[in-house]
Amino acid sequence: MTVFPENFLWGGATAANQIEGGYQEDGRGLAISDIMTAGSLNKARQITYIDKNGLPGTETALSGRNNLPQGAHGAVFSNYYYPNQRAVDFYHNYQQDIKMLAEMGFKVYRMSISWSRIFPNGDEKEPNKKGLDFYHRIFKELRKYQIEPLVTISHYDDPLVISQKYHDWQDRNMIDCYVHYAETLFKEYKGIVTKWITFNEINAPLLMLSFDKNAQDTDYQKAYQKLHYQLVASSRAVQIAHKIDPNNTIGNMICGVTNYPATPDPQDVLLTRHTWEKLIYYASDVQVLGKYPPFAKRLWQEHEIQLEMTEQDQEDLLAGKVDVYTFSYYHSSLATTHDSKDQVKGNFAAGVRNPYLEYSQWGWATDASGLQYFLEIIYDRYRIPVMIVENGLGATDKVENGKIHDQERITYYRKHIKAMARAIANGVDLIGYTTWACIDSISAGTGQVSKRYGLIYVDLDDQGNGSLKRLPKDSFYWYQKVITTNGEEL
Ligand code: BGP
Repeated sequence: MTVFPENFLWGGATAANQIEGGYQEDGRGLAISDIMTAGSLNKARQITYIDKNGLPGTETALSGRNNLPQGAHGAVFSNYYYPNQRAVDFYHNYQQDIKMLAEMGFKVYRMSISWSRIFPNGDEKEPNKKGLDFYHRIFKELRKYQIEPLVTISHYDDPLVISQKYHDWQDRNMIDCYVHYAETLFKEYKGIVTKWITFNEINAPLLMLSFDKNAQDTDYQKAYQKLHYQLVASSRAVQIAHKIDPNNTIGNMICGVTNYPATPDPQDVLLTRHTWEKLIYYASDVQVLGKYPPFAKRLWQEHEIQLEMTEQDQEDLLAGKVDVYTFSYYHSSLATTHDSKDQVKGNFAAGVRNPYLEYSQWGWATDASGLQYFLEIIYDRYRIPVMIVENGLGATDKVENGKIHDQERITYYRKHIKAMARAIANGVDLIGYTTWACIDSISAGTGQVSKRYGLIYVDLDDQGNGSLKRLPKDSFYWYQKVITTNGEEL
């Protein structure tokens, strides 16, 4: 007997910048992701720019973070490959892609809207009609198969122009740009889209610093300020969405990393608790409970943070609480006060190797129990419906006679879905699950397509060569069965 509720939302997730391509089509403006070069596990992605003296330059890119030096402006150079510009060309292949999602029996498809497709610079008054129309076509296609869209308003692709002008959310004007953009979407797609997520992995600015040993107080100042402005922007969007259509449900989106103490040393146990506070609860509490938690003061003091925050901000945070707690989950991590040589990486995480876990080709710890732990602890704290909107395994795939036997991915999913079932049996109100990604796409971290997450294979390599032909992997058929049996057959 399945424990999954009858109307459980099975599906998959993508982000515009990682699949769409068509980066200059129909009036779209450049996004920060368009000036990011390709990287690999050991080679960081770069942002390319022209500096204040007119000279070309590059700077290490961290997904979602604009690292342009003062006075520089982002630029595209012909001697670099920018994988997000064409990505896997969903822009011209969406009909066949959505058809394949329907074949798997998707109930929901998590996608994002490219902000610079709607407002090319990010701060125009009037939206770009052709951009709005593109998403009308997507929603129409999804409706044809009764697949519900779950739309992320901002997923790591701020328009380049405002991102530079406002120094990556260091200016409160960014809030108004975002709110205007979000309101435009709520009005335009009223009755067509009712499920929304305000920002992808809003806690990312803090996560990124947590593994940067050279991070200075000034970096923390920027991260906390950016996060504050985004939290306010999110809360204002929630209020507007509720006003425009009471049927709208809005989720936050937290990068969910489960932290454990590396040793039984009480100092490690306390550090673990504080890691949860800083990386998970700090942003979650604001979005779900409407105000900063009591430990926020300690966190700000740690780095002498002076937050620019108004009374109106605080009222907005309280009035704009989310309806659903949504999060991504890939792996767990260990916290310790002790030195260790055995360091590993993860999704915005780095730390000590856990000897009880296996690690992926890209060094991420596979830990399905960590997902159960995260679900239970989050539901216990917030008691609102929970949804997993990203979970999957990045691994290379081999095409053999037109087939892709991605058993490792199936095993990964099986373990995680079983963990979900255990959490549901333990009382968690889990309403849905979207795998990352349903189709091979450009990795946010490395810019590679060879770090494949899809249930659908795309013929493309890390230099941009390939026919872009789509092929169902073994996991495609396996997931189809999972959905048909509502999680009974794993
Ligand atoms: C999340 C992002 C996604 C996705 C995923 C996998 O942090 O929300 O956009 O890319 O991680 O990470 P990566 O692509 O770096 O392997």
